[in-house]
Amino acid sequence: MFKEIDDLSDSLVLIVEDSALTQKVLGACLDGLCRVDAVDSAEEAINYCLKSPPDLILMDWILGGMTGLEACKKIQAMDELNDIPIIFVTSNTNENQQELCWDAGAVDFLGKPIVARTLVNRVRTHLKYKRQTDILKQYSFFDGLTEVFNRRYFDMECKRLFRQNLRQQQCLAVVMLDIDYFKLFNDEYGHLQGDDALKEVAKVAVKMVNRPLDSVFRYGGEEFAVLLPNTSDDGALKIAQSIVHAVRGLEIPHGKSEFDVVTVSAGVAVGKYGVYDNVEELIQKADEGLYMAKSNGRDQAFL
Ligand code: GH3
Ligand code: MG
Ligand code: MG
Ligand code: MG
Ligand code: MG
Repeated sequence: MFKEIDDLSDSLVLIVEDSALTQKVLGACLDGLCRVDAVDSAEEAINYCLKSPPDLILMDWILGGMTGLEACKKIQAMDELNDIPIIFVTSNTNENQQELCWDAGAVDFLGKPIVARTLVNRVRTHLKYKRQTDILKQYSFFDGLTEVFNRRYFDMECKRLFRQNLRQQQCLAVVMLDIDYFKLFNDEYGHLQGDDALKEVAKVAVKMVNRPLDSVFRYGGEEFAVLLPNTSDDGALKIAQSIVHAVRGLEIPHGKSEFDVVTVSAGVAVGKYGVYDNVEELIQKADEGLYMAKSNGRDQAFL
């Protein structure tokens, strides 16, 4: 883990600077530490971040159009971007102007003319913090075995999406998946092979949900959940069925199942505007669907 944090060669610093010469000088200072890209204006910087967020921004204050200070405030106000550390690099160095940078949410401040070693050290420090936070986030939101999102993240995401979809008066679909006869599988083939089967099932579920907002979670032991924002009854059932079909298609031998291969059952529920009071009710409904799929003979999806 710590080696990963020390190697910053993949980290990307975006230089926002209207002077071509300063862009060059800053870039040369960081050469060998990390990757560097540059834009000339605050507007371009925001567009750049929305497309591919860098790990750190070196921000000039006085730019052609929007000032660096305004850009910093805008970036700080965006949920998806406000974890990018911003360091001001400017000749506006009096105390009042520094205050404005801190108020805008900057993590650091460097006066021009630049002292190369100071720049490199500050950038290295903040890139390391950023990387550390990213890695910790990964550990806390992902399931170590199957590499899909974990239960903690599921609890956060379904609450967030439920509220968001309610606001936008759209549907949120939940699919609960449960591997059939998995206790018998473990008894027959051992837990290590059971773990491998779990990984395969997770992988194929991820493959079947390919819209960017759809996500797969390990809900518990051999149970997975899929969240599908803005998805109708038909759409959600189709996706659930495609996962059921694809798991069967993996053809993982299961001598203790009537299907001879590993299969899953799925319960589907769709939270339409005003139907469920809270996300717990929606999950309960998907659970009931899962129970029906099991009692109807397994290896199927039920809405
Ligand atoms: P059903 O078709 O009714 O779902 O039967 P089942 O045997 O799958 O259900 P049950 O709830 O009785 O058993 C679930 C099994 O899943 C028991 C447990 O050993 C196994 N399991 C849960 N988590 C893991 C894991 O991380 N690795 C392995 N190998 N097995 C696990
Ligand atoms: Mg300038
Ligand atoms: Mg289960
Ligand atoms: Mg069970
Ligand atoms: Mg099961």
